[in-house]
This record gives sequence, structure tokens and C-alpha cells, in this order.
Amino acid sequence: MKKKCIGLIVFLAFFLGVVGAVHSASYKPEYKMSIVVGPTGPWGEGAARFADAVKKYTDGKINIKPYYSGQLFAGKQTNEFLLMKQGVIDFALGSTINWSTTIKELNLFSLPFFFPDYKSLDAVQAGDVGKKLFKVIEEKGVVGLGWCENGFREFTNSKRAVKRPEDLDGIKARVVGSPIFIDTFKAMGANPVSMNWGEALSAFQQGTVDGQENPVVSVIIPNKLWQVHKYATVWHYAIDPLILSVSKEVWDGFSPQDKTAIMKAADEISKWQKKAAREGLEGSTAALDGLKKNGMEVTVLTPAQIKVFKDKTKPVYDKWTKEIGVDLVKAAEADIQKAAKK
Ligand code: X2X
Repeated sequence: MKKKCIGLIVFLAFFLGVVGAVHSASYKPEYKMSIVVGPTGPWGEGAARFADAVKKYTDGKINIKPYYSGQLFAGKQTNEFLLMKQGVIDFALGSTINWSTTIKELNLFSLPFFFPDYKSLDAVQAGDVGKKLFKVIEEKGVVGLGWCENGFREFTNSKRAVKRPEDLDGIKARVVGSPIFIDTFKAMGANPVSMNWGEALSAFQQGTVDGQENPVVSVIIPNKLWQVHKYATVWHYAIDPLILSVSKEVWDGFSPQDKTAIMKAADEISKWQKKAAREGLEGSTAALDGLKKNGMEVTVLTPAQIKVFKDKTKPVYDKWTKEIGVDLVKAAEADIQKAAKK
């Protein structure tokens, strides 16, 4: 009996060893991770921390290298998801906006003035809608490991303080290359132009565009946008979650132990990253104070001022709800209402 037991243990150890070896033999020496922005700030830093944690928890077996500033997709950020599917990109800390041209459902987060606060966003991500979205992306070849965050998108420009739609008149605003953004800014009365992020940074310097919309902590501060734009409008008009992710083909090649180790790293980093993206914004004015110290004039819109913009963009909501899926939008609305009562 004892002998049999020892035999079984030896066999199991041998079997697991062989399985492990087969897996690691097929591992790549380097896994490429895509990030649209540079290494500074919670987005870029989140990617570096994830790579470090995966290395640590897999005892050096899985080596992820972050490629910043859109290097892996040669600047064209709406290609990121497709390149993951095609095996060019292995991992990504990717914006839902950049993937939304491929995955229509992800436009949910870009519906104008839809998510009132972080609480409602967290509720939607943690509930059935969040799970459904991860299922949809997995069916298209990418595994979501955790929700991270770029943040609520605010507006900056070089012309004037924007408080009412009329203030946007004639302002040439760079928006990301996803059609809902063009629709929203047209509806609000601006003159939107879609541009990749890399190009946009030079366009701000050259003054060929007047404004842009991005989160304060993750993008406006790390890129010192006060050097090019004097005015900031805080209106939380869209939220931009990031998805920490891996191509399904790559994921399926990892051993069960390594998958567990990667999930551990992903859980840890998602928590850290979301918190860092909200630092100085949630229950604090530190981030906005920072903009003011650097010479910006910051306008925080009141609920009544926001309502004027929200009413203007109602046709965008109607059009895009159909694209996203009426049921999904209704389910998210129900989660948001429930979160408001808590
Ligand atoms: O291009 C942008 O505005 C950015 C950096 O926020 C995204 O990747 C969506």
C-alpha cells in the first residue's frame, strides 16, 4: 500500500514536471505588451508593475516587456485589438475606446454623460454587464484579466473657459479615432478632428488644434498639458476603463500554475492601478489644485450646466444605444440606479 502510494506520487510528480516542461518549452522569451501612452503616470506605471509581478509570481518564466507610446501598432491605436488577435501583441493595458471600433459593446463607456461617478462604474464592471463584456472580448480572441482605468475624460483647450455649448463654437478639438467621439463633439457644437494620440501631442505643440479631452491624472498631468492649454473643464463626460488583457492564443498556451500566478498579479495590479488613476480626484481636489498651480483655469461644471450638455447629446445616446445593444445599455442603467441608492 505504502509502495503503491509512493509510486503514485513519483508518477504524478513526473507527469506534472513533464506537463510543466512542455508548457515552458513553448513559452516565448519575451511577451510584448502594448500601451498607448508613455511610461509616466498610472497607466504606464501599471503596465510596468504588472510585468514585474508576473515575472515574480512565475519565478522568471514569463517575461513581459511593455512597449509604450503605441510602438506596437505604429501609432494607430484603433488597431490594438486586431493586432492582439493576430498575435503581434501578446498583452495589453488597453483603452476600451481604442477597442470600441472592433467591439461595439465597449462604446457603452463612451456614451455621453452616462456614468455619474466611480461607484456606478464599479457596480457595472462588477456585475453582469462587466462579465458579459469580458465574454464578448474573449469570443473575439482576447482574455480580460482585470479592469483598470484611464479615468473620467475632461476637456482642455487654448481658447476659452468652456461652460456652455456655445463656448465650444469654433473650437477645433482633437478626439480619438472612434466615431462616437466625433458625434458627441459635433452635437455639443465643437469642430472635432480625429487623430492618434502620438500625432495629437505634436498638434497641441504646433497649435493646429485648440483642444482635447482626456483624464486629469493619467494623461493631462503626465503630459503637462498646461504648457499648451490654459483652460480645463471638469465635466466627467465619458469614462475610459482600461482592460488588462492577454491574447487568447497566448493565454491558452500557459500552464494552469502560470495562469493562476498571472491572475494573482492581475488582481493585485488592477487594484493598485484603479486607485492610482483616482488619486487626487476621488474625495479630494488635489489633482485639480495641481492644474491650477501650473497656471490652468479650471471650471468644474455644476449639475445644471452638465444637464445642458447632456440634453444636447441625447441624439448621440439614442443612436449609439442601438449600436451597443439596447439590453446591455438598459442593464447598465439598472446597475447605475441601484448603485446610486447604496
Ligand atoms: O488617445 C487618447 O486620447 C487616449 C490616450 O486617452 C486613448 O488611448 C483613448
